[in-house]
Amino acid sequence: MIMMQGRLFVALVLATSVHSDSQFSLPVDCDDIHRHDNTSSSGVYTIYPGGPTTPLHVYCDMDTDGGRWTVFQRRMDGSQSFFRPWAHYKTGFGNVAGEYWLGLENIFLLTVRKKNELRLDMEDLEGGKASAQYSSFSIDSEDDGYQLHLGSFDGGAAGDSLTIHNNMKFTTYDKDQDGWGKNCAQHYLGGFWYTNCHNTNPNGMYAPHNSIGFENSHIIWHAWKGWNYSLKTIAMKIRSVATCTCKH
Ligand SMILES: [Ca+2]
Repeated sequence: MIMMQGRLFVALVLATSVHSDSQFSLPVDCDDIHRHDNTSSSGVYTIYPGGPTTPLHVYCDMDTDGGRWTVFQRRMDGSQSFFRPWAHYKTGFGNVAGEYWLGLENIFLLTVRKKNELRLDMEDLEGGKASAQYSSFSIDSEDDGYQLHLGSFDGGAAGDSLTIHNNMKFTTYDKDQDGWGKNCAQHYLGGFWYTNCHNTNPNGMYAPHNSIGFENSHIIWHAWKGWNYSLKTIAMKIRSVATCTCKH
């Protein structure tokens, strides 16, 4: 019954969104916020991907490559633990002004409503920066394990470390949906769309000074820095892709 109500609600939201192009409609994502005010700066905003009764705080990146990015994952100082159970990864955790995970349910709602591209921005300890871009990004519902659907690698100096994770379901230490005999989340101290197990571990242990002794459990982006480098920062962000078929 709860699920039926949920689906009905989503249907109603989708139905109303057809008529939501006025300046009075509630923003679904950071793209909407930018569209309503293109002078908006990067920072914390309220969006409504789940409808008008479920406001959600999020960090919007309005600077990088034209802005309009809805950030759903961010590591920057180790202030939050990302070694969390399924329930936390489902609903989200952390501080949107700092380190956080927006929540799989929210990411699902965002990506089911619009077509999105994905960007990852990362920094090393020496001040170097790199990014990786993907043409599309969406995830399935919880019933389907929040399975990842990733488009093609579109470039970026960081290289591609995410494609091997495509089509994987999400795994936490208490919910094993990976492609390994053991549990990747338990072994590599994060939660992710692990395969067997990863080329990147953005939700792994924050250890930029390589202070830990657990192999490959830190924040890795293999294509840029290899296995033995723990990044200083990483953020995952999505941006809706124009799907307008309007004729001029
Ligand atoms: Ca497993």
